[in-house]
Amino acid sequence: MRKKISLIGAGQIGGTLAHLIAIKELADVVLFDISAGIAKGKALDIAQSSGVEGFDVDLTGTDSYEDTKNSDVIIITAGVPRKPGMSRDDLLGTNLKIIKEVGLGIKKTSPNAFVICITNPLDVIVMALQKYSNLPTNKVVGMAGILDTSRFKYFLAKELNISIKEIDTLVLGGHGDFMVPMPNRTTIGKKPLKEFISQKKISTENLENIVDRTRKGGAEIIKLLEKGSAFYAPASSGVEMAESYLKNQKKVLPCAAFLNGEYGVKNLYAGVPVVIGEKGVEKIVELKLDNEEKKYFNKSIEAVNELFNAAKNIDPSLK
Ligand code: TXD
Repeated sequence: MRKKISLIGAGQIGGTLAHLIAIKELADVVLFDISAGIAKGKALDIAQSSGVEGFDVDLTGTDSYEDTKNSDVIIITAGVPRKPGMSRDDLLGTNLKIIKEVGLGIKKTSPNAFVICITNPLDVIVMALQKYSNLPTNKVVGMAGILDTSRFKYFLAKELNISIKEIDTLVLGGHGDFMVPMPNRTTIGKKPLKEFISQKKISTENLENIVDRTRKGGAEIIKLLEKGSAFYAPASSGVEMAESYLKNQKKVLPCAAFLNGEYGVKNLYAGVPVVIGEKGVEKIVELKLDNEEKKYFNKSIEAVNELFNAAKNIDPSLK
């Protein structure tokens, strides 16, 4: 029996998720959107590529939660993306209302699903989603750190002219301007990044520019596209999380996860490395942060907390 993934939101990221999941034959796909035509049209179009790609999965489109029931995985992109000049936080009001509707929808139809939230502002939206859906905190997780880490890896690989496969690193904290790329936890071809700096293969100034470009990675693409925001890399990142769950791969992945004391943070979602396996978020991986990393991480947590307070002012039921 094939697994079932429902994609709530069939827009730029939702359509790309469906395409990637189909080509990887990960699961049958239900594309859900309030614009039923978009969901149905994209499902049919991708299904018609199976004659070329050779995948055997079913794809359907709908605007009814009934059709998404008993999903193994739900990936949520429902919401509006940023326009040039907007911050991720500017989306809070609109997307909070949408995520309440989604949370109530999936609560009834897929109480046992592993839910991956992508909608921005990510850390607060995933927190609100968990409260609205009342699904267990280890089964509701946000996608951001994998994307931010992939951007950081890409910029480093280009700067050092080395295969991206040789770069191991991560980005910690909230998916915002205070996210924490971790140069001190970066190895390139098994050698610490520090060695490349001391050998002058990369200047500290260029490294700082790469950290800054990673933080602003989303805004850079929004400016170029003029309409919409990044969707290929976000979709690839969401699929990696779904795959680790469905295949019980137990990968260590940077995700927005519920912290209950880890990293000194309680009752808040933030980007940390977690083990994703068949039980969902199976473990929070606690790193020993140095003072600088701790300073930046705590600043990032403050920003998430502030935005969550704004969300609670909008909807007191989140208190
Ligand atoms: O790293 C990350 N987490 C971010 C997330 C990376 C990139 C983009 N990020 C955010 O994902 C972005 O800021 C948006 O909040 C979401 C979705 O971005 P996308 O580019 O896919 O937006 P689209 O193309 O506008 O698609 C959104 C779809 C669209 O088809 C709407 O009709 C639908 O959402 N929508 C709904 N579906 C279901 N239910 C409701 N209520 C609803 N409202 C809108």
